[in-house]
Amino acid sequence: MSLRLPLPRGRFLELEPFAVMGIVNATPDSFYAPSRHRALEARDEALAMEASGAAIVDIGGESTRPGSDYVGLEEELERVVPVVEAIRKLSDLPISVDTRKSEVARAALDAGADVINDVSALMHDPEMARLAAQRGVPVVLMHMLGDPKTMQAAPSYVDCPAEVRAFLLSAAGRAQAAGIARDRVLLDPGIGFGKRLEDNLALIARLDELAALGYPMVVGLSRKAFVGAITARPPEGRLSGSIAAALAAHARGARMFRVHDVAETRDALAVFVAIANAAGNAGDESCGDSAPSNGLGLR
Ligand code: HH2
Repeated sequence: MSLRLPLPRGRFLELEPFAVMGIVNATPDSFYAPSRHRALEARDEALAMEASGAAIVDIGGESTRPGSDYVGLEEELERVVPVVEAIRKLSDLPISVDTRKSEVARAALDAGADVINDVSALMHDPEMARLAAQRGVPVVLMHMLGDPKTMQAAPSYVDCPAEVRAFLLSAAGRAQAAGIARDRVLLDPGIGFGKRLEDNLALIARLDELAALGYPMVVGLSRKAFVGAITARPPEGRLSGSIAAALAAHARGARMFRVHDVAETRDALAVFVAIANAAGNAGDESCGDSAPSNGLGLR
């Protein structure tokens, strides 16, 4: 199966069997310290991620961890745009810009970015939807309860997955009403954004209900607090738990994985998909060296 996300300049991003999105934070305060970079270091990290198998990198200049402070426009522009420019000088790697501000998204697109990742699902800045529509770029629409400063104060839901599903469905509708093509809309449940442990677990467990909406599903699970809550480990010790969550999410329909650890996540997903394909093909493939393709060009 092929699921191709159209990108600017006639390029595509293949989402089957999965796409790994490498996290590059041009910030001084992101929750996972090794993901914090200054401009040229951020460029080198992005290129290293490309070499490790990232299908796309996500450049962000504002931490949205719980309790984080709002970053002003000038500061965010200064953090993000030089990184996009520097990557684009050396590589055609797809680039997404993680921002809630249309001015930052516009400048990043002008510098060669391809996708807008808006954790406010186009609600923070009314210009964002117009910009995405005008430029014809894909948008990631994420669910968040409240804003980063206060979202973990006392989140509560009656049925978190159902409420997130309804929110994302209406966000996708608003995007299309603003002129963004349906095949350029991706949805993300916003793991950790105004959610308790049980909400995050229910969202992953019931991701198939969100995938059933028919839009490609993005998930950001990497090293987040819910992994720490289960394993009692700080962000530095959450790789194994993050990979376990990624595999569970893939099994339920997620196809883009926003991660700090590109090679490790890619390898785990590749093996997981190969086994899933072998199970799917059991009975119509003989044993021996005729292993089914896993969609990665590997046998
Ligand atoms: N999570 C973070 C930031 N952006 N975007 C999407 N679409 N989905 C996510 O889950 C998501 C996101 C938070 O992670 P990180 O960038 O590593 O941390 P920080 O916000 O502290 O920079």
